[in-house]
Amino acid sequence: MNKPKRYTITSALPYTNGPIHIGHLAGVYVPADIYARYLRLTGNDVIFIGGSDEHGVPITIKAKNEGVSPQDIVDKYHAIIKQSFEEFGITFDNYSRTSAKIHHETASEFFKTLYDKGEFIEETTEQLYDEKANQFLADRFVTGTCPKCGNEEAYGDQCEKCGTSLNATDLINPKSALTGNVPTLKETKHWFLPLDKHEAFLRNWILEGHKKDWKPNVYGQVKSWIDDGLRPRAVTRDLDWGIPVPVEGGEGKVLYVWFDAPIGYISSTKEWAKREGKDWEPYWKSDDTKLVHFIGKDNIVFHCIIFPAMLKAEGSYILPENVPANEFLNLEGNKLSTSKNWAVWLPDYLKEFPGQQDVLRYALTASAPETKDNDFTWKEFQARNNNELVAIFGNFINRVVVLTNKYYNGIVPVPNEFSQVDEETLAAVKAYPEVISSSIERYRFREAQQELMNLARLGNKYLADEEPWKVVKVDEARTQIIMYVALQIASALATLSEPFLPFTSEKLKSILNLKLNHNNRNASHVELVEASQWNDVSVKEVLIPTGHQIGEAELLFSKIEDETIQFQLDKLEASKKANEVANKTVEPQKDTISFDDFTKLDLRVGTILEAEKMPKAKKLLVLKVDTGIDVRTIVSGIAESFTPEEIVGKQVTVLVNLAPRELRGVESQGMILMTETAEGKLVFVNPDDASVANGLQIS
Ligand code: B3M
Ligand code: ZN
Repeated sequence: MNKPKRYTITSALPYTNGPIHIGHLAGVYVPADIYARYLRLTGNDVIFIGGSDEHGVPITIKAKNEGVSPQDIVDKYHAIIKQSFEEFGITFDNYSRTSAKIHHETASEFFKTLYDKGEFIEETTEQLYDEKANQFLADRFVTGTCPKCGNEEAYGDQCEKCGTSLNATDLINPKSALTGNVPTLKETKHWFLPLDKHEAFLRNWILEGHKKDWKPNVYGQVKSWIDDGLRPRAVTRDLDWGIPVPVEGGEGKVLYVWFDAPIGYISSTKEWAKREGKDWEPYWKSDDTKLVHFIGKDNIVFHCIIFPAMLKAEGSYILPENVPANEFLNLEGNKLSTSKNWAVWLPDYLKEFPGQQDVLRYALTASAPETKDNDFTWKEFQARNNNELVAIFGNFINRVVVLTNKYYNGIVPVPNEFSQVDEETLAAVKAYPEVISSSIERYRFREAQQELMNLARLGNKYLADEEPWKVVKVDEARTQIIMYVALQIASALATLSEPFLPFTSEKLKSILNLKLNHNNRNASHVELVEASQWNDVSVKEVLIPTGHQIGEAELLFSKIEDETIQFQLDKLEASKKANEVANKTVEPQKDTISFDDFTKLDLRVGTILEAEKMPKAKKLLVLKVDTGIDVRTIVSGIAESFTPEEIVGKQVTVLVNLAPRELRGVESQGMILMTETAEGKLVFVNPDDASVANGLQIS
């Protein structure tokens, strides 16, 4: 594409059925924000569009579980999510919501246009039905085995494991998510988008047209779907939460959430244009607009096949130039999971790491799942902060500012004659805007951020090699040059860090008394100078002028201690245990026995008099138990749950007429009844009334 006249950037509309977590930021929103900020900094006309996805079955399931209305759910989580995006510096030009009137109008009109053009197949087919819940089962109302990859947790509309889009009737062994029942089949009319009719166009547009510039993980998925053969997809549902089907026969039906949600990008743009007094159409209909969708890999089929087919069928829209979908981020080796509370929720992060949004943005970008699933670990988060942000970026800036204030009261000194090293260093700085741009333009944000950190390394190395703290004792003029060069590098970092570390960039500009995008916090008495624009760093000889007064030093980053990380790991461990308890499957009942069988068991109350570890047997304790009949030896496999000291004196339930068994040379005469908790801890099954005497029979 020639140099676009404008950019429309969209990011996936998160379902408003819960807060957002680090996987959302890493997979979609931080990359999109880096790209939007960069395009703005390089002087482009950009709109960055987002919003909440408020329809769909996940929301109705959540509402049902909480005994509230779907509107209550979306109102709650739309506000929470919107706030999180603001707090993490995701710079949407508009963040809308699909329950908004403007979206209902836009999506209805879009459907009507396709309907009137005869782009749908209207068909009555048999769909899955839950007789007990008395409703049709679509999307997440039904789970079953994916016919493509065998995933047993596939949904009625999509298998999240292999990404395949499905019709509910494709599922093997379907099961109602509402009642667990096996669904029956019942006739119902729906409108289908004939994807097969668009196969030739999709082949040409993607498989030919974007072979080189779409990421391999995206291109590969799309190619396999097209090669597998595209089929008509129902774009309406028998549900009551969503956008009513706006045509004859649509009573009691709504638009399929994945039909309406991508249209949410358009309605959010219209909302923005109305507020800003702009024309929205060029951003969606002009060929000199570059449209880019930022999404996670589970949304590829909807953004690369279904939505483009809809846009093509409607006929007046442009198609996405790129869909740089990321893979999934895992957390400490496990898949992020809302339902299992296995996540780092953004509101929690901000409570525990106040003011450290950039640290998370940086760590997530550094380990972003750009081409394959990747893992977020708290240890790596700590290392990125301590070893890179603190030790390289922060350390360099701190030394520059402290020494400029110490030697020159914060005034940028006069450079007279540059050495060869100075010239080479300043030349190297000038190369960074292009180096970073080249990575960003190819959606390689990890690589781009590494290059930014290399610029900080260059500054650190320059100071370490030139040692102004020593030179200042013997050569005043040389010291001034060194600090002047270092201040140019610091100013370049203030500009080039903005897409990746927006909060740090603003703080650094303030420290250097460079003009912010809005008024500076603390420099009313000092004359501000313009911060360099992106390309200035390459072309301008002076980024921060001699004589300019910079501000006082303040730390950009602070070290994260081990105990802070341990607290996070303990939190996750607690989540894991809670999940185990919640998901502990109860053993099925054993075969029925007769009452006579039961009366053969002689169960007595006993008290443990002595306990000691069995030598060389880490699980066994040798106990002396007063059974009321006698004092006997019983060997018990409880050494990993109890110390001998803590069980002496404990009352327990004893099976006394169990045939004696020899264990490691010791004869055990009976069995103490125990049970095991979900965490795998053994506990005694014992009478809890201290007055119960040894020997009493338990029946
Ligand atoms: N809400 C699915 C998701 O959050 C869906 C994205 C819509 S983008 C138009 O993964
Ligand atoms: Zn699958």
